[in-house]
Amino acid sequence: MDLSKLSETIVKGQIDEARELTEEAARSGVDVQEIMNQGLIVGMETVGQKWKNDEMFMPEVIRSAKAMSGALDIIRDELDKSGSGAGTMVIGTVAGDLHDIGKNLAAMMFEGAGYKVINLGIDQPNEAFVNAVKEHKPKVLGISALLTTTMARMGEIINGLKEAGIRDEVTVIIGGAPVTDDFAQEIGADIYAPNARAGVERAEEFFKAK
Ligand code: B12
Repeated sequence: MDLSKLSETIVKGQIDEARELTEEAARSGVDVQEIMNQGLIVGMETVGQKWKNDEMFMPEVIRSAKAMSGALDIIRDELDKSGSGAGTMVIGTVAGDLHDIGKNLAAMMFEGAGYKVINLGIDQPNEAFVNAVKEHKPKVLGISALLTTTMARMGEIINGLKEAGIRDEVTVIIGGAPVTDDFAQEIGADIYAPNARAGVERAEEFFKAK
């Protein structure tokens, strides 16, 4: 099956068509990892590029993200089963911050890379991150912040992990528009990622080097 058509529905933000093509691909036996990587992620990467080049605007990006997550819902169970057993990731957006498009993209990329992803959602208090690490014992904790006024929560969460004595049990990766490599080092995060794909790549590099 030609998965470029599926990518196109994501780029165009065609929510129903994206679900239908995903269903069709899964029914006709296309591997869910392939649907994810060759169809959905390729589509969303195009959206990212177009957004960067001012060829797409925010309402369109939001529609594309909705098309992607609707399609992903259809293959999520299979994706979990077929997961390469990469491990668990907990991810969320910090307290006071309602931005979730980038965080959800990062979640999808990690899901595509075989992680079981527990998405806490937006506006999550520091304790929610710490408690989720205690409860789910993830390999990776992803934290997202899009506001200069909320990015300080990231360091507080890391301190919370230290206080709970579980800092060394999880790899912390941070992302979001105002976040930088320097900031990541300053607060003691393990990895900074400028975008969702780099997040997966840098996590893989980090674990290889460990
Ligand atoms: C869409 C948007 C909104 C939407 C959010 C909708 C939603 N569901 O997310 C709405 C309208 C709600 C909103 C509200 C506000 N927003 Co706003 N928003 C944006 C906008 C235009 C786009 C953000 C976005 O989705 N980008 C697309 C995604 C794909 O990119 P991304 O989020 O950066 O994520 C990528 C990477 O950063 C990375 N990433 C992100 N998180 C993570 C996490 C991990 C673990 C990893 C690995 C990677 C990763 O991967 C992603 C994909 O590659 C930005 C402008 C901009 N250029 O960023 C402003 C922006 C972030 N908003 C801003 C502001 C000020 C606000 C408001 C305060 C506005 C207001 N006065 O009400 C409120 C605050 C609400 C709140 N409490 O959070 C400012 C922040 C300024 C600052 N420096 O603090 C920005 C920069 C706009 C500006 N230039 O002024 N906003």
